[in-house]
Amino acid sequence: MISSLLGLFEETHHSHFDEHGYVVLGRLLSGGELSDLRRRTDDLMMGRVTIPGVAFQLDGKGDNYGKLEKRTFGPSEHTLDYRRIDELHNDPLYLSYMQHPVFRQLTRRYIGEDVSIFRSMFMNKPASGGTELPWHQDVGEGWGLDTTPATTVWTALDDATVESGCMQIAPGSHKLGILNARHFVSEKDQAKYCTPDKVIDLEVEAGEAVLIHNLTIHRSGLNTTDEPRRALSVAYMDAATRNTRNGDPFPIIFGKDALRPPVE
Ligand SMILES: O=C(O)CCC(=O)C(=O)O
Repeated sequence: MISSLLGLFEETHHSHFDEHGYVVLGRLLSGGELSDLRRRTDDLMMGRVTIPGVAFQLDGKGDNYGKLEKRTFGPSEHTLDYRRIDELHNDPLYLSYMQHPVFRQLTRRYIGEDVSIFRSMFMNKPASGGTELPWHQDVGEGWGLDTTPATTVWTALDDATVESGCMQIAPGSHKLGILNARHFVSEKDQAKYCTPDKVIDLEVEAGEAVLIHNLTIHRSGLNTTDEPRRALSVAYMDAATRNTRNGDPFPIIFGKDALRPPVE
């Protein structure tokens, strides 16, 4: 690892996160690690690498959030035009990043010793594509969880710019509490909380990670560039969290019984 990589979750990160509902942590991935994750993701989409349990969703392209493509275990076709890949904790390369020491530090601060994850998700805006993601909060009830996690880490695998469909967020909106347990912010609340003077473009460089409070209102648009805008998003939560549909726990990432990459 090169020395400019972030090694510590600092008090300044905490105070920014607390006040604004997000903080750009800084660069966590070296150039080599970034290339490895990008290559792995391309290999998964193109069927060159197969990892059991990983779920794929093709990009629908455009303003069609209501009509998302169905998910399949394994790629339904060999293309880079996927919108999402889920359950990436099954991949040793991604798992190792999800267990980065900085995430251990920040989850110790906000959660405790035993930590699970919801949505180990690759989120893609394919070149000249993408699907519009409406303003929303990431609420546990809507996800079928018995608590609402507070800490999601979003890591850019490419530069995320306005042109490539970076996230937009409403800083401080985590203090509003849950606006709608089903995630999406009503038009009335958008008129109150998502006006241009209240939102920012979260432009970040490839390899940088952002800690986002789950209740911070966010959205993202389309990618108008000819390069993909790829990212990894993982919600960290108390390992005691259960699935409200079947009572099941979630994959443990830190603490007792945490997942370990297989020994080669
Ligand atoms: O990557 C994006 O465009 C949005 C991701 C998102 O909504 C999330 O990570 O919660």
